[in-house]
Amino acid sequence: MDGISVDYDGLIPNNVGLADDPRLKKALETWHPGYIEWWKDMGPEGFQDALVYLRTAVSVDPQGWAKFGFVKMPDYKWGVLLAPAVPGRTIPFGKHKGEPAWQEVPGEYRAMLRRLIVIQGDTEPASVEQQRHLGATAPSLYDLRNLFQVNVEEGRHLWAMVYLLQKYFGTQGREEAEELLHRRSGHQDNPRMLGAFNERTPDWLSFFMFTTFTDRDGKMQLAALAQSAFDPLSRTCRFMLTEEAHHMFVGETGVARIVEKTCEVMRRHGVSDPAAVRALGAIDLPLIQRKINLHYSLTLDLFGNEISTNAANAFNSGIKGRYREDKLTDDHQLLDATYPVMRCIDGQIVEQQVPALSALNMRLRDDFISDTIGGVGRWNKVIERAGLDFRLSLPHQAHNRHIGEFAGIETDPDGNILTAEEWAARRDKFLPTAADAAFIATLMQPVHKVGEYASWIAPPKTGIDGKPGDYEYVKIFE
Ligand code: BYC
Ligand code: FE
Ligand code: FE
Repeated sequence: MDGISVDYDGLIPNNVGLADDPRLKKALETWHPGYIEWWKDMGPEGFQDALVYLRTAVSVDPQGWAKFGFVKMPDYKWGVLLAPAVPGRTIPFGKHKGEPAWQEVPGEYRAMLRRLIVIQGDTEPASVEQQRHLGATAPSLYDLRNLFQVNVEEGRHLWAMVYLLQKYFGTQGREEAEELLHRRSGHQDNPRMLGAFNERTPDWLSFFMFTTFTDRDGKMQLAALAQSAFDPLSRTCRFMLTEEAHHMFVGETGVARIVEKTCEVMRRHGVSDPAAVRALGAIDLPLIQRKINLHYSLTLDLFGNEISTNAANAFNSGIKGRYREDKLTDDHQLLDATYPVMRCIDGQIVEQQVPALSALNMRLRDDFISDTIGGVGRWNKVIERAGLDFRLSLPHQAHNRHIGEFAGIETDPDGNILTAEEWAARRDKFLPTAADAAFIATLMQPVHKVGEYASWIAPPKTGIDGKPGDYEYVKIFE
């Protein structure tokens, strides 16, 4: 195997030489039926027999890895794909910096690595579970297809982590792989591991916000894990990142198309009052802002505590690096460095220099925020082009937080600390309300006619794979 071409013949497409590793092949084939059962139970509801125009990875060559074609989702070729090995790769950071990257798991780091791989793996099926009802209310066949593309790829990301668990972590790895199929998003007794992955994704605006913000946490975390000394994890994450780009594209352009439609309605009818905008079948901009506040703050929670010894240990030992570690020019060990962290001290939000090693969650969160700002800017360009004054923005980092320094306080979106009474009185201005949810629910009607789009969203600029917007991206048999 050259590590680039993919063995596409067997049950599990792969470029990891599965045919020559009977023990692993058997473990994955034993896990496969449980996965398919999970997919049929918890995957996209009502569309398991539809033919969907999906891309499937058939090579890890950046020039040509995707093949498009109509597939029934349960027949999608979920495979194990690693980016090509970098010959002579050395560990880029931490106390083992400069040593050869590990091809096996060092005994002393087994538990730490397993924990991070399990957490990463847990988010993937969680997102599929969160999105499973959305097919019923898709605003077009184009959007329906994009939802399913994201879903099958999150399924593949689960395979990516299960491969690592089963190949490198023995019996415990196999048990964890099994557990990944049994936890359920939002379940009272057996929930998914991280907060945001137990929230609901009740409507398409939430879906587009989730893929804008939460999938971007995926990008940042995968980028940090792609630096790992454990080479198979690094290679797995590097390939996952190529898929992640499409998820964020779906989210950002989805919100942009909603904003575009809203602006068009506001201009055409000369209205700006939310009630008037709603009466015309579009989503008012203040409600879009409230959804931003919610999904952004839920996603910031995913970075963990601002000050974390877990993060310091993971870095020191070479397991999880920083965003673009290989492009940074410091000593990559951070033993004497400091980093500014936002803290909540005596009820005040202050910035404090702390040892850089303990501040790595904060640092990754800062990188996430920089990466996010561009997308909001592009949404504002749409509003600006329509000649309207309104601007969308990201709320303050302390707003609506449940993990870390700000978990114990309430602030407005500008970061001003509020008393419990002030919060209770004003909360509905900041975050989506029951009335908002009820209104959005009235808009969530399926549009399944070829080339048609719901009233609240503009058509895309271009279709998928060079196909037009009015292509039959999903063939539904009703
Ligand atoms: N919810 O020392 P701390 C994606 C726990 S998204 C619940 O700060 P650490 C995707 C924490 O586990 C990317 N619990 O933790 C997107 C710890 O518990 P224990 C997913 C939380 O480890 C869309 C305790 O609090 N990948 O791929 O420094 C669709 C102490 O906290 C939360 C990863 O996250 C929370 N939000 O940081 C599909 C990468 N936050 O162990 C997919 C792997 C913290 O003391 N994970 N806790 O019981 C990590 O790197 C780290 O686990 C975290 C947390 C960054 C998440
Ligand atoms: Fe993923
Ligand atoms: Fe994703």
